[in-house]
Amino acid sequence: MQPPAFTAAPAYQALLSHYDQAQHWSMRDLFAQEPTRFSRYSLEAAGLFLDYSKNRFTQTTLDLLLQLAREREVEAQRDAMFSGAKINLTESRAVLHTALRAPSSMRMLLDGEDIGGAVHATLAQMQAFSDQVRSGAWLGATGQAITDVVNIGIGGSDLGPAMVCGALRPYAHARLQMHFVANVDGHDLAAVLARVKPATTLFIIASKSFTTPETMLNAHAARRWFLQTCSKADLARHFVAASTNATAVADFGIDTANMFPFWDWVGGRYSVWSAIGLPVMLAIGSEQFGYFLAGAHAMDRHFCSAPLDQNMPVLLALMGIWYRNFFASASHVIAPYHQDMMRFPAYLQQLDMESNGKSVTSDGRSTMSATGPVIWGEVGTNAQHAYFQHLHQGSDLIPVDFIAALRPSHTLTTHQNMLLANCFAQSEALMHGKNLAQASAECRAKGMDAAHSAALAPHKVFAGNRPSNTLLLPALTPATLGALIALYEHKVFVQGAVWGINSFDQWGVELGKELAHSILTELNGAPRTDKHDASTNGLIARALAARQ
Ligand code: G6Q
Repeated sequence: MQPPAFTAAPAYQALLSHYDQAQHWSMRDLFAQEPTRFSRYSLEAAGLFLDYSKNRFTQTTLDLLLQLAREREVEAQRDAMFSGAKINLTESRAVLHTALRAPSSMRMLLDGEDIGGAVHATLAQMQAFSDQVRSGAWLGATGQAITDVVNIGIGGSDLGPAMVCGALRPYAHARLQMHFVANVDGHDLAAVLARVKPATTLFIIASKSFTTPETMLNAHAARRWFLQTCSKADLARHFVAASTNATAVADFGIDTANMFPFWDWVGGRYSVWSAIGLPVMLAIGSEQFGYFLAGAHAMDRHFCSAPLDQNMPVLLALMGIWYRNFFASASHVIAPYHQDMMRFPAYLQQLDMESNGKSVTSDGRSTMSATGPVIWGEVGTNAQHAYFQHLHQGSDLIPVDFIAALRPSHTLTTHQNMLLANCFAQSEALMHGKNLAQASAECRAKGMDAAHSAALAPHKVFAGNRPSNTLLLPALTPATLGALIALYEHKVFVQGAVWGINSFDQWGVELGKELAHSILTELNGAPRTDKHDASTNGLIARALAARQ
């Protein structure tokens, strides 16, 4: 049975009145009053360290947020997910991506059957294949080893492997170049095909459904391109698939022996741990892929066993709810201070926004409250020279997650020190700010006269009191990256559980797809229907006219 609405929870009501005072607190004062704040509000889990002390809360706030989590039955909802209950109600599906990273010794039940056997059989199939490709034993049509891997997939079948391959670049096989084609914009595929050769390229068609129009269009185009110089018999050495749809894979012309299966209980945006992770295994090898899974599993164990007040995903989620539902913060920044994590904000954007960008509860009522924030970001320090102005002096309160690795994979020590100094300085600056007296004193110290100082100083004021979390990884490795992704998966889960929404469907992507289908028939020459609104009709007319 669903618990009552989020806003009806006694803890929500208590937090509302608590917020009346809390909104006026200054973090500077909180730190001054509580010298142990850093040690008290930081923790380690699965190899990650989280400092959440630079947030606008006291122990009372935290206690109320934890009470909210209990009233919203987060633990019971978590246990239901791990036990294989069909918590994705609108699609009648279990949500068991956590089973993909469980050790083979652990039984994972779905409808009373252990799914561990199928999971580990697929991992073994992936390992056998990737070992051959990496060693050069897997030969292309002309007897040459594979040099380029092109993953054709979109959304969850692209973002995960693309992000992880980028993040684990130092672990990558030297001969194998990884390419990711997602967009239906032909520029994406054309640019990659211009860089690769049919005889040495392996295409992975990655699609859970094997019906996604963008992926199918790109896959068929890649197949035609390949057949310009190679024969149909050669396809088996160059095209493999990751999918749940064996019939469609066979219809496409891929030998199902070259298909790496997964299952409907793996959501697209949670699928990097499955056969969709094949590009990752090809890049870093099965042993490192095993560490990637193990890192995520370590976070799963932490999430399942740590008390709520020492539970990293729960604490991150509750801090987010504090800002989203009480301070009305509409967005949240992800700032990884690591160049190889360039795609991490985009990955989390899908994970969070497709999961929790919803306005109805699991039982179809209005949520009556704000839900998932807008997630955005860019790597530091680049971001500091772009949008950080807004974070420091803009009119919105935007919490930031800083993410940094303490040990780099390079030997440029000066760079690393400068990187970390900037990362730590940004959270300090966001919290401390600079008041008018300080800004004026600085102006005067630089020799400005009183009038000049009075005119300039207001522009140099930083309100401060802007919250952030800092996540530190000992180094960016397969294991720590696995733990980090799992951390955010569970954070998103906890927030969805508190809000009472189904974080595992994505009906919001359907309407645009349906309309695109009907507009495409008109762009392809079907009689114009003019059934659209005037704007859409006008745009279609202009596109058609431009062709003549
Ligand atoms: C993710 C979404 C979505 C999905 C893509 C690709 O959770 O469901 O991003 O991954 O639409 O779908 P296919 O893998 O079926 O092609």
